[in-house]
This record gives sequence, structure tokens and C-alpha cells, in this order.
Amino acid sequence: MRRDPLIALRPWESPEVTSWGRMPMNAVDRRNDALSLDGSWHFQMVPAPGASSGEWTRIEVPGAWTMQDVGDLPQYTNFRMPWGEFPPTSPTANPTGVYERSVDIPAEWAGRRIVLQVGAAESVLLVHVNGHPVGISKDSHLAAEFDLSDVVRPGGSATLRLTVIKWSDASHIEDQDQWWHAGITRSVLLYTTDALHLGDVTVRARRDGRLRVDCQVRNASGALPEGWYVTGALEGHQLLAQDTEFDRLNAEDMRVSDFLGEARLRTTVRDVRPWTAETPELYELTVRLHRADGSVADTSHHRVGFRDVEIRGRDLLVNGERVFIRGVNRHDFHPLTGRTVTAEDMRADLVVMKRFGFNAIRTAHYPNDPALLDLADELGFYVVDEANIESHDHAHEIADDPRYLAAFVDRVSRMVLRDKNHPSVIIWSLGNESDYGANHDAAAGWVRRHDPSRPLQYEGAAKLDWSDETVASDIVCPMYAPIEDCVAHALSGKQTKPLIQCEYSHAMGNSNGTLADHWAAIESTPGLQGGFIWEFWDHGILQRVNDGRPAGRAGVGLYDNGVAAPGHRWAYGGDFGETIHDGAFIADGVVFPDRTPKPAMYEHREIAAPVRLTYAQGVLLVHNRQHFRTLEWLTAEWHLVRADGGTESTPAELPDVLPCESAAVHVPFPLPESPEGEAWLTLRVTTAGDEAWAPRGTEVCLPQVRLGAGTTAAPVPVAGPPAEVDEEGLLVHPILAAPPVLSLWRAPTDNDEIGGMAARWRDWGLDALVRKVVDVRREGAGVTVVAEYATGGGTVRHEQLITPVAGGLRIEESAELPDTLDDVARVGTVFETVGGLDVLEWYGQGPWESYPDRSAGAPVGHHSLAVDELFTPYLRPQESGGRHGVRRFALSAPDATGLTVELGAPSQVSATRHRAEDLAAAAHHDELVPRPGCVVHLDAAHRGLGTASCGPDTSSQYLIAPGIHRWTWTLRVP
Ligand code: IPT
Repeated sequence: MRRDPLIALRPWESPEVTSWGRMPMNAVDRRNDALSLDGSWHFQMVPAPGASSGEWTRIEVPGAWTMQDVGDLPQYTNFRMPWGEFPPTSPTANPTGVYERSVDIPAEWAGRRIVLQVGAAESVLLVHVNGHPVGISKDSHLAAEFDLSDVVRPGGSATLRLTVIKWSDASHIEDQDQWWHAGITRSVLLYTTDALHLGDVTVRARRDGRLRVDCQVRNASGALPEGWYVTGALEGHQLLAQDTEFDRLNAEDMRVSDFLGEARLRTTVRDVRPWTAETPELYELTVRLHRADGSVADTSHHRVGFRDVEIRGRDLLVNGERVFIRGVNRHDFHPLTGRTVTAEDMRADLVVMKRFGFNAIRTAHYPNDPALLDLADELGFYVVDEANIESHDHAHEIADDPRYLAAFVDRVSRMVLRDKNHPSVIIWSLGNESDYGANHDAAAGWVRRHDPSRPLQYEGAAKLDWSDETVASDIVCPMYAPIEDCVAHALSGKQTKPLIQCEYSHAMGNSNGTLADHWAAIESTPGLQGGFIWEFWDHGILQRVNDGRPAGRAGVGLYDNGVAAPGHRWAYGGDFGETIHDGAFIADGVVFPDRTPKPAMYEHREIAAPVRLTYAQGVLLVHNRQHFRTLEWLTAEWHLVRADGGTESTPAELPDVLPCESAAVHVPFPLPESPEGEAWLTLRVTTAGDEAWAPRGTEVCLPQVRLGAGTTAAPVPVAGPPAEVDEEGLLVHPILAAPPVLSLWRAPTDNDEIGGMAARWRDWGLDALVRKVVDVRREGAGVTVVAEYATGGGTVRHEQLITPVAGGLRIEESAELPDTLDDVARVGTVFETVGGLDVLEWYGQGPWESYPDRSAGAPVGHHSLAVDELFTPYLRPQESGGRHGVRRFALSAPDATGLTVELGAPSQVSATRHRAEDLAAAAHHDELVPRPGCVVHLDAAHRGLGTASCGPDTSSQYLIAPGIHRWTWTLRVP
């Protein structure tokens, strides 16, 4: 057999070869009139390019083969390469997939141009048609098109062979922090055009209504025919005129040949409705290419958004406004398919983002599926569109390596060519974590020349010196910068560019502490404009526990509320038997793998709320926090929450207040009179009508202010039966399965583990405290118990004074922490109840999980949830289910028996079915065995969560100081 030239070329180890036979990228969308080649293909896995196994099976296209049980499984590494070969080489063992199918080419395509489009293939694609080599393409996240007109016969059948090579020189610049997959991950299609066709269409639409459309016209069969022209119609009626001055200059221009036709259409739309993320107004544009006789040779449809983006001084402006960027990083991800996503999947992502206050997306770290940008245009998002370049493990070598120069420019320029007409795209990004070198400057040069209408960013260029104006980044876009550093830069007098963090607030596990502090700084510091949370998804792959395989498409519906169905789990790094992996670091999103929002989402929703309340000196203000909209699209209700248990509601009249302005309104209820009358006023804001992302009545935010501060009257001691303690001084009580003891530890969160706190706690022995009773003193009906806990950081002395009070017991506690124990997880009490107490009602913050440094989004109220629903099923079990600012709670059984606890001061409380050590011992949620009773923690102090798994730890105000801590609680059994 003759050697295949595409194999003989060894393109998988030639970074200079970015493509061969591939057509230029363009923005003419052919998806609608195409012949879909999605579905079942013949498939063969071979151990290396050029090898053959002879064993054919079937595979679904699109779909990563790593998710389809063909013998090559997903592997997760953060930035280290999964193998040791140095760029541009790759391992000899190199899984290669051969996809084959035949296609009937419609007879009516005779004489027309026939194009094959492969949506995405990773990492190298070789195309053969009827045995002929047709082309090569790289870049796993952009489509490749090949002209098949000369190799297929209309009316006949053609055999398509797509060979996909997993590892290559390109893998070194696709080293993103995500699962390694392989295969054809986006749709494959065939389309046809007349030989005379639109090669590309570029739309520029300004907020003042000016519209300019530049068309490139090509003829597949040679020079352009005489007399062609283009027309355009906006929304079916407003016609665009061909710019005759442009034509005249073109005609006179010696540089213009008969092979590339160019035409410009123009119009100005009067009273245009501008596009913003808040008001995503789109206009339909149809561009037609005509032959001399007027007949239509080609048509292209576009949705146009009229908007301006510019940087003025150190502000990024959209339509002249300094908008806040409330962003999130998004990967193409799905727990059943790896990264093949449908338009419905993406719409669901964006709907969740919208409902939780996000207005911006960074397409980390590659151009996302093209439908994503259609949806972003439609639903309203500002997008940082990022090129598929991350050379993390070999960043420094590659950034200046001329062998990779073409790949950098290719990836960036093709992204720009594909996405340039989307109003949602406001910033281009050169990629991620690839150091900074000449290859970046080359790519930046291409973009600046081709699309001067948008700013450009690259974290790596701006990272060393935030004030350096010469580098290839118009924005300072650091990752995980501490709040103080951002503020200091803005105040330094040296800031010349907008500061928008490309990644911040790492959402791994129970995280996103200090998000509200970030935003307090951003909103109060000119020069700071926001950032993109890392990240949207927890990339857990649904896995069958029995055989360790991905569930794949058969897993539809096998999860609910963030939890995998019995017999399944969310796999993370290492779960597919990989030895080189980075564990649970892939589970670092604000939604679970099934898109269930984590509690941190509610924190973000409130911080990003379009409406805010303040109350000071008797004045209640309603603030419109939007940049472009009034409050007309919202409706609201007032709720007055009183400490005594009452809640009153009344419809709210939202004032007519302009964007970024405020209006005073009357407090809709009589103010509480007594100082004990702690009372909270909540505005429950919902959508007044149907929005594209939320049906009418969807909750948008719950701003709350405190009207009256309260004090809790101390319960009066009464003479009653003495408190009963055993010989160890441990409280004996029929409702308790385990007595109240001191707790200084929590099941380490991912932040605690990676940030090093958990190791210190283990060194100190806080995870297994040994109690030694040193004194039990009875005084009247009360008893004082003194215990000591020896730790690696000195002895902790703990006292409990237990006194009978009306209907129960008051427990006054104190714990003295030696100076060495300067950063513990919590100081408080833990006890366990008997079984059957399944419902928690509490007065405090909620209803969702909250922690001291993540409590801005949980309003004070009277809440009630089943104990099982209190727990948040983080992929790797950890501290979970806490509620902040709890004043009192009741745990009860269906027959209303149970207990109540009144807390001396608002405290962090949790009631779960798991001891901290149960959580710490489990690697996956499905390993947890619920205990029959509740494990209850009442914390006088609880450490903030921070984001130390990647980025800053919590701030010092959320750390627990050594010294004496005191707390009091009253236990009653009604
Ligand atoms: C940063 C990466 O850009 C992102 O892909 C992800 O890995 C994130 O960190 C952590 O989850 S890079 C890091 C070295 C700051």
C-alpha cells in the first residue's frame, strides 16, 4: 500500500503545520442549510497514527471518544502535561481514532461548491475523502472547513475518513486545566454554495445607529464574474446601500484583483435600540450576493447589536458607561459527554448565570461552541473571547519559540474571524497561562490591525508590571490578586488601564469567602471594574461505581440536586485509574456537575442585585444598581421579619429611578418600638414579566436592611431538677445521643487543605481532641465542668456552667486558646441528638448555606428545611451545611417532639448527619453513611472560608484569635 502522505508528513510533531488544505475562517454561518453528518460513524481506535487494528466499532459524532467506552478514558491534569515529552514532541503511544462513513451527495449539488465542516477535533485532524488526502487541521476548539468540490461526485456516494490524533505538538499549547479528552467533539456537516459566494461578512454597528457591513466575495471557479453586487436588509425592510465611493476607490486601486471582491454596505438606523448586556436588543440583517441579472447567488444572516466598547483613561466603557463586569469563567462541559454541548445545554448555563446576576463570561480557555455566542448576544452577556492557547507546563519555552509562531497567530486570528460580528464579544483574549513572548505580540499585532474596535487582553502580558503600557494587554487582568493589591494599584496614581481580574474567587468546594469584600472594594474604588469568578462548572464526570466507566449518554437523568444517583458518583482526577492527575482541583465551580447552583451563587446574586436597599437615620433608600435599565421590569414585595416569629408582607411600589440612582421610600410598616424588637425589612424582587432567561415571577434578589437592633433577654434561672452529668462531667440528657463537648475543628474544606491550614490543625491534633475532665463542681441545681484538651499548640481549657432554667438548661461556656493556636477552624460546641429529628427550623440567616465571610446573600428570616436538605454535597466531602447568624433553632420529629436551642448571640450553626471526621474520611459523596441522629455544631466563632485553594485566604477579620471565647445557649425539650 502506498504510504499516506498525511501520515508521512507527521503533522502531529510539526508545530509549523497548523493546517493544510483548510479554508480560511469566516463569519458566514452555514449551519442552517447544511446536511448534518452527526450520528453514528464507523470507528477504529489504533495505538498510533498510521497503525491499523482492523477492528471496527461504532461511535457517536459529535462526542469525545474518551466518554464512549472505546478503551481510552478521560484523564485530569491541571497544568502538568500527562506525559514527559518535550515540545514539540508527543508520546509514541498515541491513541488515534479513525472515523468513517459514507455520504450520498445530492445530485442537485452538481456544479456547486461542496464544503465539509468539522466543528472541532482534538488535537489533530486528518481528512481523507474517497481515499484522497484532503486536509489537516489543528486547534481543538475551532471548526475546520475543506472544499470537497473536486473529490466528490454529486449523485454518487463518498467515503469520508476523519482521523483524529490525540497527542501532538498542539497538546503543548492546549494544556488547559481540564480533562484530557479526544475525538470529534462538535458537529460535522456538509454544505453547498454557488461557485460565486460570500467569503466573509464583517458587521460594525455603533450605538448611534451607524451600521457598516463589509463583504468579501469569492468565486470558486476563478476570477469573479462581471456585474455582481450585494444588498442588505435590516429587519426585512430597512435597506442598506452599497457604498459607491468604496466601490470607486476599489475599482481604481491597483492592488485589488479580480479574484477577491469587496463591497461595503451602509445605513444609519434612526432611534436605534442599543445593545447592552442588560438590554440585548438585536436586529436581523440579511446580506445577499447577486449575479449581474439580479438573481441571488448567496445569502448570509446576521443578528446585529448596536453598541460601542472603548477604553477611556482607566475605564472600560460600554456605550459610554463604566459598567461593572460581574463575570464567570466558562468551559464547554457536560457530565455525560465531556465537552460536547448542545445549544439547549448552553442556554441552560446562561439562564443560570443570568438568574444569579452574572453579566459577563470569559470563554476559558478557548473559543467556546459557536452557539454560546449566539446565546450571549441574545440573553445579554459581555464576553471575553479567549483563544485556544495555554502552554502552562512549558510556557516559557514556547512563548518565544518561532516554531509555534504560526500556531499562535492562527488560533487568535481564526477566533477573531469567526466571532467578530457578535455584539456580546467586547474583548479578545490571547489565551491563558502561556508566559509572555514574541508569539503573543505577533498575534496581538494581527488583532489590533484587523479589529481595532475591541480591546485586547492577556493576563500573562500585564502580570509583571500592572503599569506597563507597552505590553500586549489593554486591560490589567490579573488572577487571584488580593483585594488590597487591587485597591493599592488603583490608588497608586500609576494605574493607566482598567483593572478587571480574569480569574478571582476560586469556587473549589465550599468556597468564595470574601466575595462581598471584593465587591465593596470594587464599587468604592475608581479604576476597579470587576472580574470573572473561577469558574462556572464543577467538572465531575458521571461515573458508574461498579466498573469505573463514564456513564456517558446512558446517564441521562441519573442525578438530581447536585447528587449522582445510587451506584454512580461524580468522578474527578484519579478516578479513572490515572496515576498522573490533580485530584479534585477540577471541581471548582459555582454549579455542581448537573448545573445545580452551589450556595455561593446566592451570595453572588445578592452582590450583583439590580436593586439594593439602605437604611440610615430613618431614611430608607432604594438604589437602582443597573447601568442602562429602570426598575420597570421588576416587581416586589416587602417582608417584615420580627424576632418574635412574625413575618408580615405587603406589595411594594418600586420607585421610578434611573440607572445608578436612588430614591427614598417610606418604610411600609410601623417601626418596631421596643429595643428587643429586632426587625428586618426584606424586599423580595421578582421579574414583572417574562424575560428571555426567567419567566414572570422569578426571584431576582432579596435585599434586606435591619430596622431595629435587638437584644435577647437572658433566661431567668429557676429552681428545678439539677443538671445531670456523668462521672466525666458530660451532660446526660434523653434527647442527646452524644453530650456537648468542645469543637475546634471542621472537616477541611478544599481551601483549608490546599491552603495548608488543615495540615496545621492535624499537627495540633485538633481533628482528634482528647478531653480530660479536671473539675466537676455542683452549686445548687447547677454544675460547673472544667475540662482540658491537650493539643500540639498547648492546652485548651474549657468550662461549662450548666444551670436549670424554665423548661430546660442554660449552658454558659468558655474556652481559652493559648497564643499558639492562632488560627483554628471553629470554637464551639458539638453534640448529637437521638434519631428522628428530621426538620430544622431556625431564626437567622438562610435559607441557603452561609459562613462568616460568605453571608451577604442570606437574609435573616424564619427558615425551615429538612436536615438532609441543609447539607451541601460538595464533590469531595468537607465542612458543609453551615448557617450563619442563627439566633435560635428547633430540631423536630414529625410528631413535633424534639429540642430547641436559644443562642446567647447570633452564631454559626450546622445540623447534619455527619461528624466532621466522617466527612474528612470520605473522598466522594457516595461514601458517606448518614448517621441516624443529627450532629449539631454551635460555634461562638467559625473561621472564614476564603479562597486559598487558589488565591487569597480569608481576611484577618474572619480568623479566630487566641484567648478567651465565651458563649451561652439554652437547651429546651418542649
Ligand atoms: C489558573 C488557570 O488559569 C485556570 O485554568 C485554573 O487552573 C485556575 O488557575 C485554578 O483552578 S492558573 C493558576 C496558576 C493561578
